[in-house]
Amino acid sequence: MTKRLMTLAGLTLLSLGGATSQAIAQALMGQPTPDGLGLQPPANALAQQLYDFHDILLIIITLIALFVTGLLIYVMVRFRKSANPTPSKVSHNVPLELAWTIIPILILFGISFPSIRLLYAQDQTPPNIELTIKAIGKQWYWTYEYPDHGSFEFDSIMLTDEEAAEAGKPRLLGTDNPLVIPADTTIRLQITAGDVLHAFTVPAFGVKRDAVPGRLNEVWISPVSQTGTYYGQCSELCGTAHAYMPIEVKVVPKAEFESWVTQAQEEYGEITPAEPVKLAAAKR
Ligand SMILES: [Cu+2]
Repeated sequence: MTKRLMTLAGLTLLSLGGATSQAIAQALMGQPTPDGLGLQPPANALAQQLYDFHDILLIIITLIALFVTGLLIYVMVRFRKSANPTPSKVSHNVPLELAWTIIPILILFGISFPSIRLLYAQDQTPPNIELTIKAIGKQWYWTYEYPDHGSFEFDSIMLTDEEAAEAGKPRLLGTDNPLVIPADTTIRLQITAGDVLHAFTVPAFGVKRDAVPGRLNEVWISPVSQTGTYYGQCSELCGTAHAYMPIEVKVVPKAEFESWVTQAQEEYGEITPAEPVKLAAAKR
């Protein structure tokens, strides 16, 4: 998307956007990197749309900043005291005032369409949900529940620096029990909190939603095809250890997910059968 627009614009200033994309392409999938610039590489279609929209905004904002800077420099040089000793007394210019009001309105109007469409796409859970997972934010860790698989649940707690180094996981992001999801699957994520406000955020999935005590929020994960580990963090100030309740998501092939579920049910215990899910579906 960026490249195509760059060709269209044909402006050297847009190499800025190119440099950003290159840096991102070199960045590690699913986690922040030192000297990283821009957004994390997108892992699914939804995140790709956010990423593309960000690139368009970057071009628009760069053009506007350069235009305003150029205008300021021109005015400072052209109308400086020595070059323009007798200043103009003109105080109104209706066509110019109309232009600088209408053009920004048109730009904002143009941006609003893809922006609202994207907001809606993020917000509306599609009907083809294959799996539901519940994430509960707590001070200061996450609990994950699998209502489709017997409602087993487990806590996901950040590893200490030593444990993370030993496990080969990134510092402050690695957890003891990651959230496990199958690849190529549309997932509904129900989000709530057990104590105070938290927010579930995984940048590579284009997912960010508040976790509110007593309220069940919903967001969806568009299918992720690349297996691997993706990281996120709580994004709502929730207390002293706000920075220490990371989200680690392991994306595994579907078959591997099934065997993990069997193992997890044994380990964390099957609390209730999947009946409540069916009842909720029947009510609708
Ligand atoms: Cu939190």
